[in-house]
Amino acid sequence: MKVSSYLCRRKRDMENERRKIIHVDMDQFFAAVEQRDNPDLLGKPVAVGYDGERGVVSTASYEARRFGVHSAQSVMVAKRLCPDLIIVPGHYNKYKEVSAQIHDIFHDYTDIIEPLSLDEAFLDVTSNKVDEELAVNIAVDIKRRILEETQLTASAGVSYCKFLAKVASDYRKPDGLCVVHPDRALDFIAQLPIERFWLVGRKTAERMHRLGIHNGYQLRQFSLQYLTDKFGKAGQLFYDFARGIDDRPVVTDWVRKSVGCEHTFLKDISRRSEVTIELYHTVLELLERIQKTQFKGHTLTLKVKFHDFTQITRSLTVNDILMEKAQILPLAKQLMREVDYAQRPIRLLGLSVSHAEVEEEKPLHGQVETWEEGYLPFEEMKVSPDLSKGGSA
Ligand code: DCP
Ligand code: MG
Repeated sequence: MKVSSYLCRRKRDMENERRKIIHVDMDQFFAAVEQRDNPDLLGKPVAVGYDGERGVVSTASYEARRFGVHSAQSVMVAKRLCPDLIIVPGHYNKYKEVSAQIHDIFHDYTDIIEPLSLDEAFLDVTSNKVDEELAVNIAVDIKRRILEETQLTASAGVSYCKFLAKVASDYRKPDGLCVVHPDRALDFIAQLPIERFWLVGRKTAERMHRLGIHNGYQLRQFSLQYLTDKFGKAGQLFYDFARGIDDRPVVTDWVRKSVGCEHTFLKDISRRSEVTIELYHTVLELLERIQKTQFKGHTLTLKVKFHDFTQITRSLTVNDILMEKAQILPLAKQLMREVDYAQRPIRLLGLSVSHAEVEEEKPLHGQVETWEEGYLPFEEMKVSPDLSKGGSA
């Protein structure tokens, strides 16, 4: 290898080693949500899917996996493998809600987030919002917060590249945490069964086995030419993976559209003084979040959920960027004055700032609008308790 190309590669490797990437993956995601929300299902073999001739398992609890039940399997086959299998229908709104919750947690650490599906994402925490040097500490914190806020467990993998972070998150599932340090990467890969490599599904694994490749060490013995002949473009990736090389960045197409916070009270509130105090605290928390995210928005939205789960939102758009208490507090109070809660105790209060770009033709200067409802003032949205938690799909 020429010295210049060696140096180039070494520089790239060193940059690589400096990256800190976490891959987070929820454990038995759909099934875990169903077990959480119906304790009768805890500890039992559960599959989420449509219980019928043409039904397919979307995920299975670990108890069911022991019988060979797995994602994408026909429900009929799954029942044959596990006669006591409990089939529950999916509640996709709930899964989306949990996904949003975990993304909110991720955003407290970094905005460089690449979701792979509802329940997994890469996070680049090389530089992060909490100034934490050790990515593993962030991973521990994220796992703890996910458990606290969703009552669900996640597994996390930490390394200097996406490939190893992804493999690591799967390595000690469930509730796992695995760190692959750059110094240990080649040894880790050498012993890694080929089935565990990213992009190696059942079929590719079988082909690898036929070529005598069962682990990373064996994969490393084959030339780039040989691997691309056998596996096409993926051959290059396998060649690099075997050497711990994966430069792919964590790609985010995410643009923050709003920042907000909300609180459900232990007891519903209806006294004016109580409401004022709670509103004040919500404003302070909102300000903290604005500070942290440096979000620059023009619309303040108040959300109020009443004791009977009816919900209203009120918005106000102004010319100024809403970042100061002196601007936000009076606006929040103005919005609150429009809400009649004397006869309807309040269960939840929320505030958010949105509308990062102000378009010319949008009404400005203190006009009250309803959220996403055009100009129908005080249109009320009836939200049934069930729907508000996410109905079935
Ligand atoms: N999923 C699906 N159909 C598939 C695979 C997955 O509907 N063929 C859904 C159901 C899963 C969710 O996506 O709960 C996440 O997929 P994962 O592969 O991460 O699987 P789990 O989270 O269920 O399990 P694990 O603990 O192995 O991550
Ligand atoms: Mg998962």
